Amino acid sequence: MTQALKNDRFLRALRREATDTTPVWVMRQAGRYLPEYRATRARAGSFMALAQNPELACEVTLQPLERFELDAAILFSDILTIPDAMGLGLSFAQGEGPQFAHPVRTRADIEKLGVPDMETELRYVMDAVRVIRKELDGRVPLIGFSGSPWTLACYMVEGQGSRDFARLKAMCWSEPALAHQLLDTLAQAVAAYLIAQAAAGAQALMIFDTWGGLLGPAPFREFSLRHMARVVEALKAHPASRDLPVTLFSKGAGQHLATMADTGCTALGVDWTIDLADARQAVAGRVALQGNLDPAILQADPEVIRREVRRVMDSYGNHPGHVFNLGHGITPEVNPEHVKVLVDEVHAYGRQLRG
Ligand code: 1CP
Repeated sequence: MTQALKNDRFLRALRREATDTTPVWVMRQAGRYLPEYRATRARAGSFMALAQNPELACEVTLQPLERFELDAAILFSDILTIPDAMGLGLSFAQGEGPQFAHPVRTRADIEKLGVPDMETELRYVMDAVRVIRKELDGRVPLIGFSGSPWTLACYMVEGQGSRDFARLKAMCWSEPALAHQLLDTLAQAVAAYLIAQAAAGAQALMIFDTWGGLLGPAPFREFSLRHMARVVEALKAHPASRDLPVTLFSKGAGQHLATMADTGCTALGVDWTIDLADARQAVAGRVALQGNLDPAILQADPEVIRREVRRVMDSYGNHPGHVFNLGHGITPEVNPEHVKVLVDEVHAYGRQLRG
């Protein structure tokens, strides 16, 4: 567990230390745009069977690292493992989004929920972390992750994906105390989940708040940020996770970056709707930033990809504390060769920027 890292650029950038070039990883880097991922998923039979098999989860985690010079690996799993372990019955129909057999709609549903046990009900996730750490052998750091309480609640109340997650929003306005009860339970579960991943060997932690941006400013602070802040506080208080960098990513929340930095997190993920120059000004050197190329650009020609990569990097400028990434997950239709163009350009231009 304590072996030295051969490439620590990602961890150094999160600590806002100098690096030889800009580190890069790609949200959803192990996924359907890779033919080898589709082959392993077919062998597993379903997405959940893949995620629940530590050897296969390890195999797909490492696949993008075989192709591209990525500076971090991310655990292959999903944010919806927590609600599944809470008994909601998760499934993924082929080519479709997630579905819960038992969505959470009433006070009785919410009162029944408990924090799952991390080394029994979610043991497969911790086993995957342990197997991946061993196989990585210090090549690059391993990122563990969770959904945010708000984003998990979106899926749990709706029962599936949605454009607006109107059911949870309705609960927030009509029964705010009940919504907070659900979010409180989830905050405890998310903290325990991330602490267990840290104890199993994750070297950095990330919280995906994909749907935080659906909320107006005051409800964002009340229903999304407040509960993420409690998770960060719990991570900072536990010996297993206290020294790990924590990245918060609320999609569509560019206007909240300064408030998000107040949580004491290490870094903020940023989507493409804000320039990194403005994001840097907002956080005033308090946290590192991760982002923020529009994933749609990966479908353009290589020269456009290179130009737009440089535009993102110029916007951040020659300062420590930038982790290059997309502003959201890579989509299945992307040509893997285009990811190589992106990764190689980040490293080449990062060296050039440092002069
Ligand atoms: O059929 C398949 O193979 C399923 C596609 C897939 C994949 C590759 C799903 C179902 N989950 C994943 C893996 C996954 N999910 C990772 C792996 C690590 C990586 O390579 O990055 C991570 C970090 C996630 C996180 C996740 N799942 C988020 C947060 C990040 C984001 O992209 O916004 C969300 C919202 C989910 C829910 C989910 N799981 C899967 C799908 C298709 C969805 C989205 C559903 C929707 O659109 O609402």
